[in-house]
Amino acid sequence: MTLDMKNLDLLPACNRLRELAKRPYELSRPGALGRDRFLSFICSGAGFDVLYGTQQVDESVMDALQKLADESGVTGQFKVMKQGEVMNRIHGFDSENRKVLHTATRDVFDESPCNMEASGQAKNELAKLKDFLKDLDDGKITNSDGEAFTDMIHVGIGGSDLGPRAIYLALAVVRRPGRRVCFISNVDPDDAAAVLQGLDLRKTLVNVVSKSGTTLETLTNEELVRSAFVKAGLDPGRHFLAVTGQGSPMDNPEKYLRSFYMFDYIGGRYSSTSMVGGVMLGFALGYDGFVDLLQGADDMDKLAEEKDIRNNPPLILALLGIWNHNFLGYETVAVLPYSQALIRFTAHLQQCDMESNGKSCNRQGRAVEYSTGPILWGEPGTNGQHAFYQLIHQGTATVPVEFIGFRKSQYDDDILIKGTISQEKLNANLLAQSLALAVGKESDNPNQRFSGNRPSTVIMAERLTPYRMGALLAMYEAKIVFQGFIWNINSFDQEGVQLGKVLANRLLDHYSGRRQDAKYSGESKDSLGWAFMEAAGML
Ligand code: G6Q
Repeated sequence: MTLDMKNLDLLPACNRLRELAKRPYELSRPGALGRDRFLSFICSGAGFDVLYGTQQVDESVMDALQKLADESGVTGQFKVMKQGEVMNRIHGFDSENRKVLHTATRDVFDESPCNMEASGQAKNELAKLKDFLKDLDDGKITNSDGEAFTDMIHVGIGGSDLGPRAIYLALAVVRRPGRRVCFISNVDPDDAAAVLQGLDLRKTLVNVVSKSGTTLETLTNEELVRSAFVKAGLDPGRHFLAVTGQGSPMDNPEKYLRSFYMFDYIGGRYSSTSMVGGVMLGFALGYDGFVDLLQGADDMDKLAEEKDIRNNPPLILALLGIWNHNFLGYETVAVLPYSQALIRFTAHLQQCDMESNGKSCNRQGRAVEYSTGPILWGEPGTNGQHAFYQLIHQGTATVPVEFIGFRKSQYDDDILIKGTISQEKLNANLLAQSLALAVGKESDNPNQRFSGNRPSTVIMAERLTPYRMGALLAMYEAKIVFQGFIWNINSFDQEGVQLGKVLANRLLDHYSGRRQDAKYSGESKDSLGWAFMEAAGML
């Protein structure tokens, strides 16, 4: 099918939005906020309410954003993506040339999934996972002393680490008793050393995750951990699992206790719901916990097809982001979860968003003349309030914020102090921040003046469960994909990470060259790298 692939600035709705952006809704004007506005500017679905009354929008802006969505054919593109259209490519140039089917890892329980083949493959891997977890539970798989495994080390980096780790931390509350996971990602030997120190390797599984099976950090860390097992007199073949692409150098089932696959149509940063996250999360949460996560994600993927932006949570987030970034000129976006469980979620989004949409050329390989992906950053509140909120409230840059909160805590272990429980203190702070940003405060003292009129969105749900974690993950994935469609960029490749990797390998050649030959000078190979290493005192 032919996709709508027009540049943002060619869409007629853009002119209207530019006009409207000259006089955006003034949040700090007396009477600008109120009950009616709060109640009507809500978009709900899959357990989440997106409250956007504190954005600088009115109905005219929302109508124009709806037009923008329609003109760019954004939901249609999402639909064909789910069906298996080749979306990961740059037309007319040498590029990746792949389908984008992370959504097929979660519509596996539908009667008619969007892409039968991909969902069939996902189903197959899920069945393998279910068997493996059952064998662990039934004591069919144990260590050599017949004991159950209590720990897992998840070895992977980038997309094979960030999302899965963020989800594990978010759902620690529903972890199976007696099971723990730790992570090694950095090639910094201290990362592995710190993790290995505290473990009883006899009772530890090692889950090595690499789609390509060639990533320097992961292969190095796998070898490092293998050597620790051998040193401890243990057979790695009884402890090591693999998650990799079919046919990759790691696709060698004889080396591993069990091997699981992910497929080339699933991008690393979109792979948390494939076996990349599945094996570790299945071990930690149990099979049913992982399935709940998939169901939340699937429900959000379905909502994302809704054309009416006021009923499509990820689309409304995407469009408000574009309004703030392209029309009001705000360069960054802060994602601030008021939930300790989401401590690494922003780090995951940082990758998912910035690696997807940090692009300068469009899907036809031409330079774009408008801003694409914003800088995304953040930390959980209320900790952030005591750190960088000064700039958000009074700095010269306006930083749109996405607050994420939950009405109830995960552990239900709370205390009443001075008339309120801690969860109320947390959430009162969340809403207060959003209001303070919007309304501001006048003062004769310029240093104590708050300009206000700073936009934010509040994303709220009842409690953070596996289902809601899945929905939240999918909401952000779809937001990112929608923005990429509207900017007409390819959100699924990552050429920008290649150059540094190539140069690092050249510098490594200098190290190994010197190790083999004391007279090696590096000059014939890469004198610039050699000179830089010398200046940095690394030779
Ligand atoms: C994600 C990127 C990247 C990737 C890592 C790990 O979209 O492609 O972060 O996930 O480089 O790659 P492997 O899984 O192949 O080891």
